[in-house]
Amino acid sequence: MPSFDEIIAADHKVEPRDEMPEAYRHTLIRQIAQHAHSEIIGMQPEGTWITRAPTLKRKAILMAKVQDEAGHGLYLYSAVETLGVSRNELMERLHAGRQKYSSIFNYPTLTWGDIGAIGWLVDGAAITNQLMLARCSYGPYARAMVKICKEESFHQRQGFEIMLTLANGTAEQRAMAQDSLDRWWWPSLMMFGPHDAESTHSEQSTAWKIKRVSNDRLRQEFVDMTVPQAEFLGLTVPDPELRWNEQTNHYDTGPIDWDEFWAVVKGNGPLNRERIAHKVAVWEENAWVRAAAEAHAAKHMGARD
Ligand code: BYC
Repeated sequence: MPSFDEIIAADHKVEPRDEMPEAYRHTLIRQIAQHAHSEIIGMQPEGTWITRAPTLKRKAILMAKVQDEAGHGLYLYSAVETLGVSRNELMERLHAGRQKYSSIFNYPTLTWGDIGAIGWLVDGAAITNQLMLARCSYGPYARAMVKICKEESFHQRQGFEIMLTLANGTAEQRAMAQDSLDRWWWPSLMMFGPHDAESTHSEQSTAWKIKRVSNDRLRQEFVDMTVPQAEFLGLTVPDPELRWNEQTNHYDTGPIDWDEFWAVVKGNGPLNRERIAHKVAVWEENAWVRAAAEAHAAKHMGARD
């Protein structure tokens, strides 16, 4: 059996049966659990618009998207379980605030335009990060990312298509699209995490090939991809310092408000408390479903013996 270091050096995948350093296991549990929780908490801002979608077709599409997010959460919880932590334990850690989820899901969805902006920008940022994670060194995480990225591409397109419809609509609809871009642009850039110089985990995670591209490089990739899309929509990115730089062949951007980022990460964003309170309430209300599923599974196991 090759050692952990040999697997990493050969660019092969580490599988659950392989020996791995405790710190590698811990960092994967931290990151994959945070990712899974993001998918599940991320159902809340969009879920609230299912009953208010403007047409039956939009409602069906949004419902399918929110269900996809649930599925992503489930694959990712399964990937964490391969590292020896049960799903119930992960829920307890999330509910007690001992594990995080992405900062982006602490902002409110005030209008239908926000559903377009989430698909376009939030799923767009998520794919940029996840295409890299599909090449990460831990097999179950990398494989989950492949399927998730395919679904996120559809999500991103449906969000862009909502923005396109609004941008080509009435003056009021165009204003709604612009307002959503204004409110979601900076939080989307924050999804990529702190600047590389402030990123505590990047060096080690890069050495272990969990991360293959840095926070800042991925953020830049996202900006370079998204600014021309905003131009196509006829919308203005809310950054007065945004400029194409001929020397670097990238866009230069203004500064990110890191005080806002850390406030949200530390639990003081616009909706942190509401998101967790809702999650805990639903978990408690639905205890009977889990009990019934367990009783059903136990009965079937008994029947097979
Ligand atoms: N929010 O050392 P760093 C979706 C924390 S959902 C909150 O750079 P790392 C969707 C970080 O945890 C997709 N916390 O960390 C769903 C660390 O704190 P701890 C969500 C953040 O791990 C529904 C500290 O800051 N995607 O697509 O090397 C509807 C220092 O950071 C954030 C993922 O979860 C943040 N934004 O790199 C629609 C991607 N950023 O843990 C769409 C998976 C940083 O030491 N995660 N922190 O207390 C990753 O790729 C990496 O964890 C990150 C951060 C790039 C986010």
